[in-house]
Amino acid sequence: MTIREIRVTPVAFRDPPLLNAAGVHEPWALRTIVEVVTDEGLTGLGETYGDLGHLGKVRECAKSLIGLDVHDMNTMYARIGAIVGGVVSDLHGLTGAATKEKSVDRVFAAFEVACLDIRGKAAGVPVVDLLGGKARDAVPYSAYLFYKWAGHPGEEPDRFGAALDEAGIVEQAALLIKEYGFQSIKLKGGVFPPDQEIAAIKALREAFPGMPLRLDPNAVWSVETSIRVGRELEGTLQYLEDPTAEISGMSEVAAAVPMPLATNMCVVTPEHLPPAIASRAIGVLLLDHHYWGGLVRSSHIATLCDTFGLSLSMHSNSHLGISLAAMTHLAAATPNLTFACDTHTPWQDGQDVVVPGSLRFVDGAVPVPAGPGLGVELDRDALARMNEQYEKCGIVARDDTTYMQRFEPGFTARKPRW
Ligand code: GKR
Ligand code: MG
Repeated sequence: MTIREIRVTPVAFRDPPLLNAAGVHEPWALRTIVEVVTDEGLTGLGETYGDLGHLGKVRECAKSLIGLDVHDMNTMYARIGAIVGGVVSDLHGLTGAATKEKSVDRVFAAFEVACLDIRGKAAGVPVVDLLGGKARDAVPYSAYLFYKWAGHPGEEPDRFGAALDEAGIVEQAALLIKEYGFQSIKLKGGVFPPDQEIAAIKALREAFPGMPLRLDPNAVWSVETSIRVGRELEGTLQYLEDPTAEISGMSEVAAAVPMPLATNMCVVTPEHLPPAIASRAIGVLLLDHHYWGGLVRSSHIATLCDTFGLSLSMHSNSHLGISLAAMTHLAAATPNLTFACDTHTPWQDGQDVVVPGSLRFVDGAVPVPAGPGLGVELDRDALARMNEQYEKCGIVARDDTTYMQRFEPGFTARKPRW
């Protein structure tokens, strides 16, 4: 089964003004949709970042994969490694440092997922079966809360409204829980002074007793601030995610706070694991197949984590249904991924490139799609519409900081901020 054609389509979809340590989400989020077509006429789907530098590499690599067998992932990885050649960085810096290895893994992942989709379709089995089979039938996700403006400046408020204090955050949690049935909560922090975010977590605890809570300030706190916040939230958080920067900083904090620390920022490629494990910097790794080199490589990382006693959760960025399907298959096939995963799905508010129906939330969890491969089908009209939006929106790379500076000229994404 060889690759006959690869179609690479950038898309844009509306994104609300979600606040984070880097600034605020722009009105449009970008993704790239990859369709791999075989000589036998099977098509596999992949989804990855939409930033122009990355898109260029995906396009360049796509050409080099024509004629390759869909099982030959080692050759695929080598070819992509030879082409990517250097570091392709992103502008938001919320997923840790860019390295050459991570840049290769990010490009490879989209094609690997598409090939697994094809292999599943050819064998008549879901991708979860190619990854070792189901450890769970449905994958729990958490309610991913963001401080946010009511709407983008100059536009009408969106249906989620403003969330700029404890009351707004509790209201947002109630809405997402009502609509999706989530059973755990993550708050994106690093936006307001830490005491305000501590108050929001305490308000969530009061409003949702017994619900696991997490806080993620994307490494904008100093070691001292992180220790103070961690101690103040004793007994409240399931884990504290990336309070401070670097493995060394996380290790100091981890030794002094009562809860496990989690990361999607200081451990982002395999070579970060030995120093993080040796210095006991983290208790939880947030896997993300988009930058850990696809589903199979992520499974290998999961096994390593099990060996060294690290727990697993899953990271997300603004994404569409192909990614949600891939995340769900991976999480379902990973026995030690025991925490509810992150997803940005509610913020896409129904916009998607996949035909509705195969992905749904039941009590906050997504049942593993049953169809062969990823179990999702491309909605060609939606793809064309979102591609048109991409062409018109004028955004070519995610840049939360510059967008924020249009409204708050003094804003900087400095670290540590507190
Ligand atoms: O969407 O603003 C966002 C998030 O902050 C995202 O970019 C992060 O990478 O969700 C992510 C995280 O857990 O750090
Ligand atoms: Mg994070």
